[in-house]
Amino acid sequence: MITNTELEFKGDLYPSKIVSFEHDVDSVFFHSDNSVILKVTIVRDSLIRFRYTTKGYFSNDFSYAIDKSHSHGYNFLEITEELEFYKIQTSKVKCIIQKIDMRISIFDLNDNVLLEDELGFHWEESYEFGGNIVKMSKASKDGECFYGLGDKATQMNLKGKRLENFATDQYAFQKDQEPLYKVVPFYIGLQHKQAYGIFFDNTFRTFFDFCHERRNVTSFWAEGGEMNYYFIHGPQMEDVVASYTDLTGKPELPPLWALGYHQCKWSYFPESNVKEVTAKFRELKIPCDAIYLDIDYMDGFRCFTWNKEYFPDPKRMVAELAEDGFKTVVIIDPGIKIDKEYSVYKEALEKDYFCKRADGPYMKGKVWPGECNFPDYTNPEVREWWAGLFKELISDIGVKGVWNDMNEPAVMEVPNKTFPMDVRHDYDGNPCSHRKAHNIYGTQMARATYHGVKRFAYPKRPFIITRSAYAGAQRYTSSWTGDNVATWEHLWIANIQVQRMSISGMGFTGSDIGGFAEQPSGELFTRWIQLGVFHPFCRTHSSGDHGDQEPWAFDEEVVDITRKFVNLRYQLLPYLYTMFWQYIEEGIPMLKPLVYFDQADTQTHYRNDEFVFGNQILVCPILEPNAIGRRMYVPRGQWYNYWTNSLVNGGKEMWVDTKYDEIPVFVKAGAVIPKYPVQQYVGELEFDELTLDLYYKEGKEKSVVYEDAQDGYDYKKGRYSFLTFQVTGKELELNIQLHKEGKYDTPYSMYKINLIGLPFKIKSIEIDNEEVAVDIEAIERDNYLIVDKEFNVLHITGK
Ligand code: MIG
Repeated sequence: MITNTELEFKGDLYPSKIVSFEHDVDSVFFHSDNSVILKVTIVRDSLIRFRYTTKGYFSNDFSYAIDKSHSHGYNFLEITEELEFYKIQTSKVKCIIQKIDMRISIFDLNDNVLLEDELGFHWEESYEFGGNIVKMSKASKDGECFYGLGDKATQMNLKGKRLENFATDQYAFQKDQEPLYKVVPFYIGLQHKQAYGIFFDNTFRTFFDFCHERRNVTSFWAEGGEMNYYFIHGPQMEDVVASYTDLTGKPELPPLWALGYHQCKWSYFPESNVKEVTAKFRELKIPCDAIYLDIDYMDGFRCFTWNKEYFPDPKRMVAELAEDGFKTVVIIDPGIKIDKEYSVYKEALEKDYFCKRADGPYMKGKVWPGECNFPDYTNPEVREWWAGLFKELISDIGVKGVWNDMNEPAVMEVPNKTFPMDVRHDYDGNPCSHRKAHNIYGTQMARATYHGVKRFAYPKRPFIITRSAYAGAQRYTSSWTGDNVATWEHLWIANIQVQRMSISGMGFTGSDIGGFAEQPSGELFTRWIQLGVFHPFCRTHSSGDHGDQEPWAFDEEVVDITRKFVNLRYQLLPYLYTMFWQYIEEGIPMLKPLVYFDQADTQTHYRNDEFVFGNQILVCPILEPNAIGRRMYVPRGQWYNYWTNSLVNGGKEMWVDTKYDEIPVFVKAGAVIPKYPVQQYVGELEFDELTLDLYYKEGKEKSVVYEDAQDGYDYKKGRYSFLTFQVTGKELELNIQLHKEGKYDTPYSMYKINLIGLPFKIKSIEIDNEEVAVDIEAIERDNYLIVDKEFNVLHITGK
């Protein structure tokens, strides 16, 4: 089997000259003399799809990644034929296709080259499997940078790397180790401060080479399937990421509790142990919203069963936990134990739902329950059946979330750690082998799980988390980065992985805080929590082999710092929820690597550690022991140190002092940061005011706040509240304009506005053009002001 195809191989074949072309609505077909057809589809002015076949005809067009509701339609399209090439022009780009060899170049409308074929499309026939190994190479200029590709445990900028996409259970993976659990064949190129994206939608094992093999060549190839990729024009990285996210889809809002802190271990059992853990959180006043049950809650690892000795009455336990504010999340694996007495097994067998080998027998593999068969989640009927299995867990027992593990799929005690490649899959009516279905298997499992949990959780929202995923999985599920290790290097890896997932369309992600394998020191755990509270998904998890990893397993200082940071996360819930809203509405990544935040500043192109949480909070983790601060790059603009409120001018690298109970956190000048009071779990408290931390800026800054009922689907009917604060600061003035949208009336009636960095003494305060009689002295002393939430313009004049 070919595992690491060389880019240039003497048996490579190339398209010959173009002999004809046709134009059909949004697509143009180019036919070569040697039966290659290139189909160029103009999805949008800035989004063009290139699809090749070497057979003289195209197979059924089917993709699991593409969201059927993605936007399409263009404003302008002109196709012209010249002596040596064809030209396709939209309102954003020009695409030149050479007649002699089908090579493509893409330009912006000012004739700047955006991307150019080097060898372009070429292929190698596969005698063993049939079809082709399909290859593409693009010219790359010096200075070009590359980002994206999902969960890669390597530098943000992928320049100089070769990466492999093949979903793999990679226990205790290392820095630079390849491949990992997820497959997102999407990258962003940045050249001359212009960004573009490539999404190679091919579920076979794929490779990407970013100027590793040859200095000025970027290439990507797959072990089978079609050369089928999308070119996404920027020029801003945010345009690229938003288009890609629109193309592959966005999730619905999670219930707000899913953005709280979660606690997990392999495994909490029996019931008394679960209760001890949850009680301790309440006793120590460390907020927590979810408790996880790992595989030991089941009877002999049979999915959808309970070990009655450990959990005699799951329904009662789940209800009692719920009363205390804990949502129960349970693990469900794909392997179904071969056991004639086990109803799930019996039913799947009767209905013929398990994956089969090429010659007929069911695919058999060892996982936790012993010998198992595996449902073919690429069959829609199997997914429907699987969804139905969640009825008891969700409707009857009251479980609130489901955790899908081992879905790479992982198989134990075999050299390739997964299914044999001859295993057959339905692939939604496009039957194929595991070579094609492997990378998508986990996503289809999570999709089936999502539909089940959603059905039975209704009218509440579902929560799903998966380990393996392919591009587009974000429509159904959140994810975690798999079995990491309790080392400082892994803290660095986690920071990069979650940022990278964020710009790869799959932002609802987090790492196992503290590390899954081995035992963190109290200091490492602390530093990890301090980063983890700024990750969209925030869960402590460990293998449990090396001791406990609850905050209190370390010393009291660790407990205090954990509380301080988890409290901060709970205060920032409305800010985090707003980030999520912008992600699902506009495809804006929740975490922004510095290069995404300011691509025009070349200083950001090789940064790894610093990122912007949401739009206005800059975070930089401490990644070393015994730190009393660190050097970091503060991007251009003015920033307030969150801990000291002192103002710094960015655009430079600087030393930032920190203590053990701090990491560098900065807030963008002009920002209005919404905060809730600290709650032990989402919805614990009713409160009458929303806190707004307002960071004065001379100039303008816009901030937004999204809120709704925190669960349920009323928001889809317009029952949400979307606030826009336009802050304008002048020498002796501060003006806050508030604009409201949506039909949700938030339960509080006031805003408590913390005035941070106000450079003047207050002379008067006007609300909606009327001076109000307030105790200015008290405001000056406390630096805050309480106003009715119904205002439109708040004007502060200074003296
Ligand atoms: O073979 O369910 O990544 O989070 O605790 C190990 C037990 C199986 C791997 C997951 C981990 C989980 C563990 N699982």
